[in-house]
Amino acid sequence: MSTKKDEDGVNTGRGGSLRRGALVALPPALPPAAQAEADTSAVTPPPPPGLILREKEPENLEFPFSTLSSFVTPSEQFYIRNHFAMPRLDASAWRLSVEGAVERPFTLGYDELLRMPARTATATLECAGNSRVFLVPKASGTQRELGGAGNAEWTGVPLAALLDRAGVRAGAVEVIFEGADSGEISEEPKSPGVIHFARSLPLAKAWGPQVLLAHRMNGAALPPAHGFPVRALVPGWYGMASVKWLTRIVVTDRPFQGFFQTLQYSYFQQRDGLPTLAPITEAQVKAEIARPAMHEAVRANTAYRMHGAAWTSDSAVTRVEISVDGGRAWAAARLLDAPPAAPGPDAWRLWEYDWRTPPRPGPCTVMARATDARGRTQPMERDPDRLSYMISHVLPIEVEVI
Ligand SMILES: Nc1nc2c(c(=O)[nH]1)N[C@H]1C(S)=C(S)[C@@H](COP(=O)(O)O)O[C@H]1N2
Ligand SMILES: [Mo]
Repeated sequence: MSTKKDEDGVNTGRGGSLRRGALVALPPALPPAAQAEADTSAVTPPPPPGLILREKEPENLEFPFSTLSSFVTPSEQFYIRNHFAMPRLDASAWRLSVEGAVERPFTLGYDELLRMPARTATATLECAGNSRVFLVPKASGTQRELGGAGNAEWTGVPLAALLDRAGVRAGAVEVIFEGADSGEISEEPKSPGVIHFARSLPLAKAWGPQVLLAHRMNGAALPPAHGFPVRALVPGWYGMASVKWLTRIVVTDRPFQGFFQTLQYSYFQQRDGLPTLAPITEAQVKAEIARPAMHEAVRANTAYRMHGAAWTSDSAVTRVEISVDGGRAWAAARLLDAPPAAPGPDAWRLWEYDWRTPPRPGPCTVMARATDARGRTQPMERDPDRLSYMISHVLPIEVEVI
């Protein structure tokens, strides 16, 4: 692989996409030359290529997914999804209140939370509106491509420990997380004046050991943009459930009907032939292609390392398949092993596929499709009942063979 070709933006082989990013995940079968090259780059890692701005106020940014080069997304490259201006909280003044349908309501400070037994797990978060730019006709909302998803190592106190301490009353059904951020939604559907960002979980889910009050991300204190000092972390659910800047936990005896689970982040479920609005919960199985990127130029008749990531919820990705003919024929991609000592079941898998590019120049559409251990697979067509969320149908990536 020559430097010249790289400058042209053409990935001609295995080395090209691996040199970027601080945390380099090496696929198992690298030839010795490429190994040496990657090792050298690890000594002086290039700075991460940053984030793509999608909205200035409130600040919304996505990961440039074509730069995917590591199993763990560096914190400074993790997408940011904000509904209101970002609050800057002081950890020493921060209090978390646990209240509602509990026997012993209490409040807790940062130091006290840090002294409680913690768990660490690697988990993927995807925004329910990720990939919205692919929807035809266009849906309203932030137009993200593939980068509204990331995989990080989270450390925090299981929510169950706080629920135990508070003593959940008989008849309680849900736990509501409220963030410190607030504002007014002025477009239709409008919010009832100033509201906080808030979402709920059914108690059955809330008791699970995976649900954390996270205070660390990738081995450091939570960054301000990702919820400092403490956020909820609900692995396996779309990102909206993982409330940042957490200040209040309310146990309730009825399902929460807040703005962000009725007027936003909801979709139609068909029940007995009746479309019924339901809050968005579990992430859907999905594969994304990092390279080639949309409209990337690839050389005809060469070996190209196609690669990306795939994830699901409450299951494991068992298969990623590639189509290079618009969805007629499919061939298996290789799932890469996660780094040792890493992940929980809710982390994405990186995958790769050795593509022999078409012999002649012209347009070509490539697709990836993931399947999980529960037998769920990505549909080819968009389901309109999902409104502008849960964009998990097979996404066509158009490339130019030159
Ligand atoms: N307090 C608060 N929590 C929040 C949000 C928010 O705007 N405010 N956005 C949610 C949404 S929609 C997503 S996808 C995730 C994104 O988390 P991140 O910004 O750390 O990537 O946070 C969730 N938690
Ligand atoms: Mo989101």
